[in-house]
Amino acid sequence: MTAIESIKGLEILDSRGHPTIAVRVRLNNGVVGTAAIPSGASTGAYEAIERRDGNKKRYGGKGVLDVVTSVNTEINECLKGFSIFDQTGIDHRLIALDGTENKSRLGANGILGVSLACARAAANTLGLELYRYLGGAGQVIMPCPMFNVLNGGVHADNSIDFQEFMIRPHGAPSFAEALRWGVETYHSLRAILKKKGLTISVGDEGGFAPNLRSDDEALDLLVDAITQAGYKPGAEISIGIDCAASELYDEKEKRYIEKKRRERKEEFKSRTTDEQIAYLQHLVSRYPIDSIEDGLSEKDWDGWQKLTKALGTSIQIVGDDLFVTNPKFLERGISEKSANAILIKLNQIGTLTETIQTIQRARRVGWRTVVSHRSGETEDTFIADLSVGLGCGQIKTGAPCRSERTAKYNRLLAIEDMEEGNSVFLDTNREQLAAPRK
Ligand code: 2PG
Ligand code: MG
Repeated sequence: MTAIESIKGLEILDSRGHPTIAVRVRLNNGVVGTAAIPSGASTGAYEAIERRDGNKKRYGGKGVLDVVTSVNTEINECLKGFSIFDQTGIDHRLIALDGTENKSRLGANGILGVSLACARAAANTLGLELYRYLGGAGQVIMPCPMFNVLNGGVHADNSIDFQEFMIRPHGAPSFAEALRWGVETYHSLRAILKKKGLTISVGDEGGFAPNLRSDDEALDLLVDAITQAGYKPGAEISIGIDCAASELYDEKEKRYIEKKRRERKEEFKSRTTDEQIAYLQHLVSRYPIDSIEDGLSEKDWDGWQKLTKALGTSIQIVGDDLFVTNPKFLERGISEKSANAILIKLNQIGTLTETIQTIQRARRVGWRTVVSHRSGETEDTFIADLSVGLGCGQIKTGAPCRSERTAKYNRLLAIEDMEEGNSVFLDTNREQLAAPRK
């Protein structure tokens, strides 16, 4: 039997210069599998717990040496001799060993590192590309990339509250072409910003972070950039936004606050749930926006139902903080018709098995699935293979800039090339949205 021989963790750095964990799994056949784990900034309240040392003398408390120790001792002993082809068994053992609801004892970062390194070791043993190991022999579906080209919120030091303004080249004939369209638009945006005397320095995910005054200004810039790159806004390249509205919500007052403006002592607005929905409708009516992620807070479940009723027949309503890739929250969302799409982040839930369970459940009810990076990333490209292997149809992994982001896009280019014309590029906008609530 091909079994696990040893598991070893290592403290490495993520793209923000914070420590994170890498894991190496060695098998009894000498084959090795590795994985490195990302880290979010606008984390959902119910995400699995990322464990850190808290020792202020090292990396300001952000070290992960305790997690490394857990991997090297407890987890290593627990999985030694276990079959590498039983991914579900491996993950269930990890969940049971941790023993908590949110993986806080061993840390979701350590658990996920082991889970993903095992999948890689299994694929390597079989001599299969990771996406083939994850997805089997079916047709390869290349995802539509969503490039986060303008950054705000907690990812940038400017006055914009919405965290991400993305471009979606859904009309392209292949992934490689979609990438090119996205890159050309990114550079056309850069030229426009430069001409206007605005900064072209980039935020955590490689998008520009100029000091703009309003969401409208950001959206106008995107439409101009798409047009000047020679593409048709809406028909060929549409716009997606991640409002990351949990960050803006005042739970006591039940209002959405323009926090950045308030912090900067500028005039700011605060909106009720209904007003926030009306505002999003207004933006959708004015701009070619066809995807809104976290338009409302994770604490505003009733609001999500209204938002999906208002906009869910025509555009994609994506839950990130609301579902945290957790089958339990997804189930609630399905029964309450809270959204029609879900963001998929491996480290929100902490094992590959649970992530696949969430993706498959969402797809069975006709929801769209968007695989996502985190704002703190590594050079690991696991999510590129996951998006293809599971046929998710969409991926967001930042701007086409900064190597930890382009690594994922480059891996997708390589996958499309390896498939030599056997792959299809999914035009997500031609896929039917899940039926709205009656
Ligand atoms: C998000 C993510 C990724 P973070 O909100 O969707 O873009 O940000 O990793 O900071 O949670
Ligand atoms: Mg988000």
